Amino acid sequence: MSVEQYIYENKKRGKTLHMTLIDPEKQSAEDAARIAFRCKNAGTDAIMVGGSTGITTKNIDMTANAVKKATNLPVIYFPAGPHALSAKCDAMYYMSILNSRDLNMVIRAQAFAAPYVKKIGIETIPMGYVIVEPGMKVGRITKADLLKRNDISAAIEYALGAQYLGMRLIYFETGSGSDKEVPQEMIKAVKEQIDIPLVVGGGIRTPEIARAVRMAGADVIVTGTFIELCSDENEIKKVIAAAKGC
Ligand code: 1GP
Repeated sequence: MSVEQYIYENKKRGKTLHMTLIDPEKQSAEDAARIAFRCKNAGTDAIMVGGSTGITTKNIDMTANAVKKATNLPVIYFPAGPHALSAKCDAMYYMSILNSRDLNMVIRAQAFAAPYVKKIGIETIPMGYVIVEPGMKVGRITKADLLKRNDISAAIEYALGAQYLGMRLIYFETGSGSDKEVPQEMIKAVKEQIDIPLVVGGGIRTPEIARAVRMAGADVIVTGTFIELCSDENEIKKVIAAAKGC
């Protein structure tokens, strides 16, 4: 089963997935494997590998290899750009930053990378990516026109637009390390309009927030910072269980 099919199968069964984001720049591959193993025991469903800066093919490859050795979870590359592409992950999000003012982020980098991606033969999952206020580092690096937290109609337009363009996932993100998650009203409104899976990330650090994001309608919930900061497996279990509703 492809990673995309795995996400769709779970959505069909009404299950919310939890994904753990690991930034290869922030620790050694061995430590990344330890984090992934801990999160697997706590119930995470997949590992996303990526970050906004400091990403190289070497650190992605090493982290992906170590994580795969330590867990049997799907490993998905969350790409930083065409300068760092990895054949070691099970799939990569082929993503366009829909609210970037920079054409490189919308389509040019994706076009530039395409022949190499074809050569390495990795599964690609077309994904629209929308950065919501406060946006954090990723909002600045990608030159995003940040989506205002109360702009529900623009959120729906981006999500439906992505679906009609054939994208298989839509990701709403407030930026890694944000102190605010995507507003629940926005998640709810988007979810009511689209058929493709809705991925939500940024600022999800407590069971209460994870539960609220799931109840609002996220199909996939991503946590990064919380996993980096917390080494208590029981605490991690609580957040993941709340994200998954189990
Ligand atoms: C970033 O959505 C992810 O792309 C995770 O955000 O680090 O805030 O959990 P956090």
